[in-house]
This record gives sequence, C-alpha cells and structure tokens, in this order.
Amino acid sequence: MKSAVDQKTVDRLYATALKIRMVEETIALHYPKGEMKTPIHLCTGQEANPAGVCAALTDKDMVFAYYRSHGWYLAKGGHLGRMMGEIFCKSTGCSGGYGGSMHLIDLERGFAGTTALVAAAQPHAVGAAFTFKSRKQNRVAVSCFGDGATEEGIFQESLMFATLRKLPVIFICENNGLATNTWVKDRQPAFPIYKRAEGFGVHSVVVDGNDAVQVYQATQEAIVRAKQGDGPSFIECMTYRMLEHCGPNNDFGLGFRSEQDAVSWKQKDPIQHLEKQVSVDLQEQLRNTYQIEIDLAMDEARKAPFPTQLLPERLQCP
Ligand SMILES: Cc1ncc(C[n+]2csc(CCOP(=O)(O)OP(=O)(O)O)c2C)c(N)n1
Repeated sequence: MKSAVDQKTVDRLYATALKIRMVEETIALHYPKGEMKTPIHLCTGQEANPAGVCAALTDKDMVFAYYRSHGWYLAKGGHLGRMMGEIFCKSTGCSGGYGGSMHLIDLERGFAGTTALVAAAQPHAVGAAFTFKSRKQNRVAVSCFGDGATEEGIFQESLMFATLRKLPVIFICENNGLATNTWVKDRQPAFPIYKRAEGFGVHSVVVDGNDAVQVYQATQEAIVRAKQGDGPSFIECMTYRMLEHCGPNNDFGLGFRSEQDAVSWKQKDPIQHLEKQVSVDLQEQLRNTYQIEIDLAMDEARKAPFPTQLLPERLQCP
C-alpha cells in the first residue's frame, strides 16, 4: 500500500511539470525563427516523469539522462538561463554553447549530463552507483531513457551488473510507445518491458507515466530499496509524446498516427491531471512567475555572444 502524498508535494509536482510544459511550449513557438542552432527533442506530454522522479531525489543523487531531457534538467534543478543559452548555442549555455539541446549538464544540482546516443548513459549511472556503494555514500543514481533504449545491448549489461552488485541505481523507462516513428509493437516481442527487466532480478514495476504522483511514489520506494542495500529498481512509465520525434511540430502527416489517435492521450494530459489537484490561485501565480522567468531567459540567450574559444576553460580536462 502506497503512502499518501501531501498537498505540498502535489503542489511541487505541479510546479515542476508546469514549468517544463511552459518552457517546451516557448521553445516550440520560437524554434521556427531559426535562432536556436540545435535539434530539439521536446518532452511535451511526458512532464510527469521528470517531475515525479526528481521530487523524490536530493542534490546529492545523480541523474543521467538522454536527448529528450529539457524536463529532466529542469526537474533536477538545472538553471533555466543556462539551458536556454545552450539551446541558442551561446557561450552562456551550460555546455558553453558547444553541446546544444542534447548535451545539458548541471553537476552542482546532480544532473550528470545528457547524451545523443540511445542508452549510452545507462552504464554511466551504473558506474556512479558502483562508486556511491564503494564509498559508502548514501546516494542513488538514476538512469532515464525511452522504450527504444531497452533494445540496446548495453541495457542488458547495465541491468545485469547492477543487480549482480546490488547497486543503488534506478532505471526509469519513459515508454512513449515510439522510437522515432516506429511503434513498440513493431520493434519488440509483445512482452512488457518491466517484465524483461524483472528477468534480470531487478525489482520492477509499471506505473501511469502521466500521473506524477504515481511516478513519485514508485521512485520513493525505489530509493528506500536502494539506500537499504536492496539493489536496483526499474520503473516503466507509460506515457505519450505529443509532438514529433525531433522538432516543434506534430507528426500526424507521416502516416503512423493520426490526430484522432492522440485524443485519448490528450484526455490524460499530465498537466491537466495535476491541475485538478491544486488551487486556481497557485496555477495563476506559477504561470505568471514562470512567464517572466522564461521571457528573461529567452532574452538573455538571444543577446548572449556565441562562444569564441575552441573550448572554454571550465570544460577542459585538467
Ligand atoms: C546508439 C544509437 N542508435 C540509434 C540512434 C538514432 N536514434 C535517435 S533517437 C532514436 C529513437 C529512440 O527511441 P526511444 O529510446 O524510445 O526514445 P524517445 O525518442 O521515444 O524518447 C534512435 C533510434 C542513436 N541516436 N543512437
């Protein structure tokens, strides 16, 4: 039986999810102007996952994410201005303007970085968890990725090593049903992904990935397990990507899904779901605050200079 979640936590989940949605909508709105010199993989529709997971973490816990990670960066406490700077590929960006949307990092907030390579950060999270355990640190590592990433060989290796060494790592699979434009049923045998993870001896559950409270509760349980030495957990979050794989538009014209197909998922919109649980005052107050913050970040990113050095000093190897 899951422990109840108090109103303060629900408000916090809503605040994070709403901020992610508003940032993604702003990026989508301005992207066609061509000022953002980077491909973008928006997470619109998937906000409950980063909001739910990161609300259960501390700054000491580390998240290793992938290319669809604006939400993960923001939920872990990453600096919005530095993210916008990176998306505009300016020197003020969190990777000095050299990485773009797919290479976000904020080590102070425990956001260990993102990668364009599918599944590539999973062993990094496992390695970090190995370090945490070896040094007897009370920390967890989180690896997040899409359903497509579970088709990579490194996924099996990561699960196996994590379970063998009982590592404090949590695998978060954002199952949006799609890898680029191909449905999961055309790529994998009809067997639930979390059951496959269970086959490796990893404690595995499936949750409604559009319900931030469920995601938060499952993460809390996984953290307790990890910190008491019970090893890794796998959480499959069933969700839906509202926009195209890469870019600010929808993909209804490509033939693999229609606007009609999206209707049932729109009814399960993660933001609307949370809105039913928070006060109208809070909604208004947060929308106003975020709008100001986002406008400022956009403005500063636009005005900032492009990087001039080959590699900024703070990104060079010592
Ligand atoms: C190792 C590797 N193989 C292939 C690609 C090309 N690629 C980029 S995104 C993607 C789909 C991955 O889908 P999924 O893991 O479900 O994540 P989603 O994009 O749905 O969030 C592929 C195959 C890549 N970037 N890296």
